[in-house]
Amino acid sequence: IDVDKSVDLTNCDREPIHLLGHTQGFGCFIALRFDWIIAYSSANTNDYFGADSDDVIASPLKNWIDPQTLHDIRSAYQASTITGRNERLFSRAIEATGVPVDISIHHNGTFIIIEFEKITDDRVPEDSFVRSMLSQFHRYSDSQELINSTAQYIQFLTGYDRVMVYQFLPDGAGEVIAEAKNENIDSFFGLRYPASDIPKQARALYLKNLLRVIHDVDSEPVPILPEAEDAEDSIDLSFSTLRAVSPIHIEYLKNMGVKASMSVSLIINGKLWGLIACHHYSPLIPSYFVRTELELFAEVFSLELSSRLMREREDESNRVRNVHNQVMASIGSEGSLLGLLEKQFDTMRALIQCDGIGAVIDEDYRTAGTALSADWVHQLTRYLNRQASSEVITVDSLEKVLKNYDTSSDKIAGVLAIPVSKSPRDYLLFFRMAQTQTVNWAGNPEKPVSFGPNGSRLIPRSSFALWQQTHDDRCEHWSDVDVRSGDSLRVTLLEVIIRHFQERSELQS
Ligand code: BLA
Repeated sequence: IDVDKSVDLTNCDREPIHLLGHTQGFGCFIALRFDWIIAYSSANTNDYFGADSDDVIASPLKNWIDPQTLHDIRSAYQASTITGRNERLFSRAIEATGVPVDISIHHNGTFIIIEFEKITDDRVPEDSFVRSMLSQFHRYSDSQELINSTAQYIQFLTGYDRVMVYQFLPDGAGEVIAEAKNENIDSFFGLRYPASDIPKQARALYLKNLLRVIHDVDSEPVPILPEAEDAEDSIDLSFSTLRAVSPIHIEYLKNMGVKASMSVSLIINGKLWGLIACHHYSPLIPSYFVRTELELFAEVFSLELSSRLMREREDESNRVRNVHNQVMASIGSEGSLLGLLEKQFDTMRALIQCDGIGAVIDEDYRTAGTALSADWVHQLTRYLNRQASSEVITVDSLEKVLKNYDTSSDKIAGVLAIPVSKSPRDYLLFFRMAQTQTVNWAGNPEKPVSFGPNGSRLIPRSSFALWQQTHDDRCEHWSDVDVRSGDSLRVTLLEVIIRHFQERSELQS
């Protein structure tokens, strides 16, 4: 694969996606100064106000809006300065034209932002569905079932062709952990995507603004007038519901064949845990009311998910304790320590996700599963001994620590090592193969890399090629949970060893 090495994926992180100076065409945008005089408007005001931007700009809002709605807008604005969020008014009308609209109001730090979305004729009065979704929660036995059912329910409700729950991993990559979709499209379930597919500033934004929709990737963005000379001077659209989308991301969706998308943030403990990500293969936009409901639902869903995940983590530590007990119970004085560990290989492998396990005691080495060869283990122990640590040691890429090591021929990419004695150092070793061997990465490595209209930037789908080049010598990152499990196993094993030697010396005396 021919990848231009000069292309730097961190470019993406620098695109100011909140300063694009454009909105999507499914609504009308105005920005007001504190005196409630309109300072900016999207170029499509005629469809809403029956007047062009030239006439709307510099006029007071009260010229266009009836007193009651104006009053409600002012109250909503006051509320939004307290909540820091968009306040919403549903099923209103613009007096000047009679156009029926839903209205979103917030303050962006400089301006009062008011956004109008037309209500289409075929809109039926929508009932709140959050309550009925919440009432089902108790039926789900574990977090995975909760996630699956939620994807299904949201697909049923919104009609998107595909609804996914996308979970972020510690290194910023993400995986589709649940999917509800129409039968006639391929599944993305279980696929993993590189961190660069959703750049940093987008994630930061999604932490503040919980839902975004892309109505139609083929529709022209509407300029906000008067246009700023520099992007930096553009109006801050961070909380705008109509914000135009990064052209890079539009290209990404086009490459996927997707016409419309929506994503809702799932936030746990203040961190972006994942997204509910939806695709449609023709233009689609749920009403502002439905989106408002979905936002609320996602917040409650995140709380429920968080408490279930916490409970499941507790179950996990019980499991660790069981392994501890099992290992302890098995110790006898018979046989060598190595033989004793070997008997527990399967039990211990269940603790930490790995492709193989090994133990090296007094330079004797035994393994199960896919493991490092004895020659390399010899070199590895020399490296580990130099770490002067009595704690768990992790290596994500052996190529970085072993001279002349080649992951592609030696298979194993990384190791989690548990020192089980002081000197000479003995170790229990958990092995992982390269991510490129084990992970179901999305993107087609056979597809030639080409450059899209956005200059020398990578077209999004081919970021996979770059990822593969940088990840074929690296295993899945050893997480904090892995290290903690390893550490409690280390404590267990130290006890085992002490007991083992005690019983032996008792036998001998
Ligand atoms: C945004 N990228 C996004 C979003 C998603 C993804 C969900 C949020 C916006 C939305 O709702 O559509 C990525 N979408 C995915 C993934 C899946 C999916 C992984 O359905 C998996 C099934 N993207 C790139 C590269 C760049 C990039 C290389 O691949 C940068 C050069 C940019 N992605 C990018 C940008 C945004 C984005 C800038 C923000 C779009 C915006 O909110 O304006």
